[in-house]
Order: sequence, then structure tokens, then C-alpha cells
Amino acid sequence: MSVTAVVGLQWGDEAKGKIVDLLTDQHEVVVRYLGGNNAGHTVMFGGQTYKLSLLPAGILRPGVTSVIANGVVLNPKALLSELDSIVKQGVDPGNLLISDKAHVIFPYHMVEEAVLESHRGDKAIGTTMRGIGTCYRDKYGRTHAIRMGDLLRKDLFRERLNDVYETKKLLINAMDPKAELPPVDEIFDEYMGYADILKDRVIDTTSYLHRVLREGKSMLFEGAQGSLLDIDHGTFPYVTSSNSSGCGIQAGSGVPSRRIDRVIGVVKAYTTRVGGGPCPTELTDETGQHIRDEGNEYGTVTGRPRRCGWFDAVATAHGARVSGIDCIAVMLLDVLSKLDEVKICEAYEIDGERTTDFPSQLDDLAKAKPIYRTLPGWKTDITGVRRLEDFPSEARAYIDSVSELLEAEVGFVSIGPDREQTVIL
Ligand code: 2SA
Ligand code: MG
Repeated sequence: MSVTAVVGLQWGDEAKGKIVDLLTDQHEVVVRYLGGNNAGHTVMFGGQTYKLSLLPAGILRPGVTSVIANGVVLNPKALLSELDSIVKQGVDPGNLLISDKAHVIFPYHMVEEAVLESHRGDKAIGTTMRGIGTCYRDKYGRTHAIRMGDLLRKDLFRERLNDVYETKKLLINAMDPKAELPPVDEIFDEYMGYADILKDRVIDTTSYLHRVLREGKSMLFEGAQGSLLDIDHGTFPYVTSSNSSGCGIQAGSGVPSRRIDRVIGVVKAYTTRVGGGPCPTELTDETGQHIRDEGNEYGTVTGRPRRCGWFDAVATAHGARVSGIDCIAVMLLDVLSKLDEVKICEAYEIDGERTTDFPSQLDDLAKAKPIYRTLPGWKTDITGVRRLEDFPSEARAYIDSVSELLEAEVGFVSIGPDREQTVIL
């Protein structure tokens, strides 16, 4: 019985959902440990498309227990509407557990974020506006935080919400006197309603997960966003507000990394980024648009067009190192199939110096000029390939270059959205 983790190594949207979905039938428990309804996972099988945001992909497999662990910031309204929509698609969400330590997103988090982002003008982070950063801010600030466990304690919740609301209103209106918050009583009633529906699912998931480990059951950690959006190791401040690299698993679930047997680093065969911040290999020309069209690169949560570019091995190798991967899954390789030649950034030139270290300072990253390795395109439809040896030699060479530059073995290659369209090594 094994413990596996699936982590994105770029700026998110590496198609982690597909790998998680493939692995869920080999695992008894699937755990989300960070982020919230800013994440977007699309899973396709049996002719149906499932759009998941907050729910772990394990929810789609009968018999698998899905856990929303302590590191997640939870918007109960979003959770319930997501549950509702998968129930309508015929899924039974029976085994879903929620940590009593998960922090709760309230309407004032969204209002506060909108005010903060608009004050930054053209320096805006380009967030998903889901109240993610403002909720984490309250978590780390400690004094204005409300957790799932608090919602279940009516009197305590009432008292805390009153205190928090008072201060939030002051702060928000100091920045923007016109910003409006729903009345506190309305929020209280609304959230008591959510608590009532969710209460049987709320437990101490840390103890639960350790019980699962003691029983020798298998467990799968499902990453959200990607390593380059990690609050500590990503392109700060253009990051999300949690540890979205492999580093987040321990803090976000209470399961130490030494208990994890296999970390799968998921990479897209090219680069995408949504939101602000430097992206050295971004292509603003027609090749970039071609990749966007072929890969349907639009945010699943916000619908924003994603910035597209060549595979950046410097950035991705950094993601791989901090996440401590055992192998990689190369996704969306078919998107590059029509190109005459394909490029991989193997180093940066910064102030005339060549480097393969990912810069820790944003201004250095903004100056980085990609040094490319150019490979011939394969110009063939590869969506029907099921074995590594059946890829055209050019596609093989591309996969080998990615593997070499990331110093990692390839475990999976995906050549289409369906479960079947995967080469497993
Ligand atoms: P936030 O909302 O505080 O987490 O935003 C901070 C930065 O993190 C980026 N971010 C993401 N990047 C890629 N994919 C994400 N999920 C959605 C998707 C995004 C969407 O799957 O497509 O629909 O737009 C995601 N979530 C957060 C965000 O763009 C900011 O740069
Ligand atoms: Mg996504």
C-alpha cells in the first residue's frame, strides 16, 4: 500500500487532475491539502466532463474517501454548489471529509481582495478573486480567522464573527468607502446554514489520516496550482498564498513527507501562466496564440486566456527540486504536434551570464533571456499512441530532452484529455 503525491511543477494547470484521476482507483484516500476554489481541475471520462475546483478528484471514484485537509481555505457556498453539480452528473459524494482546522472564506474576503487588487493598479497580482489570499492572510494574522470547527460552535462563532466583521468593515472602508459588505446577521445565518449541511463531514482530518497510515491503507495527495506559485519558493509576489509545491503537503495535511513513497511531478509540454508576473518563455506572437488555441488555454475558474510559451526547463527544474519528485508526467504533448520546430529553454542569460539556477529575485527573473534548444517538430497526430516506442522519433527526442533537463524519469506521457490517452511507463 503506497502513499503517492501529485504536484504541479510550473504555474498551475499542468493537467494534474488527469493524473490524479488515473491514480485514484489505486488509492483508498485522496487528499487536497492547499488552496481553495481558485483551483480548476477538468477530468474527462465516459464521454462526460467534470469540472472540479475545491473537491478532490477522488470524489469521482466510488469507494474512495476524499479529504479536504487543514491547509485548504474553504468557501462553503462554493463547495455546496460544486457538490450539487456533480450530484446532477450522477456522482455520489458519500465519502467526503473536511478538516475542522480548514480556514473559512467569507464574503468580506472577496470584497477585501477586490479593493486590494484595484489599489495595485497595473501591479495587480491578477488573482482569481476568490478570497484566497485574504483568507490566508487572516490565517497567518491569527486574530481574524474563523475555521470550520468554529462554525460548528454556534455561540463562539457568533462572537468571533461579530469581532472580525467589525474590524474588516473598518479596514475595507478605510481603503474604499464605497465598498459594501453584506450585513453581519445575514452572513451569520447563511454560514450557520452551511454548517448545518456540512457538520457530519467535519472532523480532525490529521488524526484520521494518521489512522489511515497505521492501517496501511493507500493515500494520494492531490496538488493544486503549481510549484512556481508557491508562496515561499515561487515568483513572489506573483504567487498564490499557500505552499503549492510539494513543500505544502506536510503542513497542509499533517502527514510528514518521509511517509510519502512517490512524488509525481506534473509538467505541461510547454508553459502557461495566468495572472501577472514574469514568464521568460512567454510567446506573444502567433506561435503563442497557436498553442493557446490548440491547448484551449483559458482559465477553468475565471475563463482568462492563459499566457503561453515554450517549455521552461530552468523554472520547471526549480519546481522539481523543491517538490522532491521521483518522476515526471509530461502532459498535453499533442498540443505541439502541428509545429515545424519546438523549443525548450535550457538556461537563462541574466546580465550577460548564463545560469540554470532559477532567480530568487523578481527583477532578475524579469531580465532573464531564455537560451533555447531547438528540436524538429513531429508533425503527426500522436493522440492514438499508447506505448513509448510508438512515438515518432522527434517526439521521443522532445520527451528525452525534458527528462534530461529535469533530471527525472518519465512516468507518464499524456496525449489527449481522455483517461485512455495516456502512455504509462
Ligand atoms: P489567487 O487567486 O490568490 O490564488 O491568485 C494568485 C496567483 O495564482 C494564480 N492561480 C492560478 N494559476 C493557474 N491556475 C489556477 N487555477 C485556475 C485554472 C485559474 C483560472 O485552473 O485555470 O481559472 O483563472 C490558479 N489559481 C490561482 C493566479 O492566476 C495568480 O497569478
Ligand atoms: Mg487548473
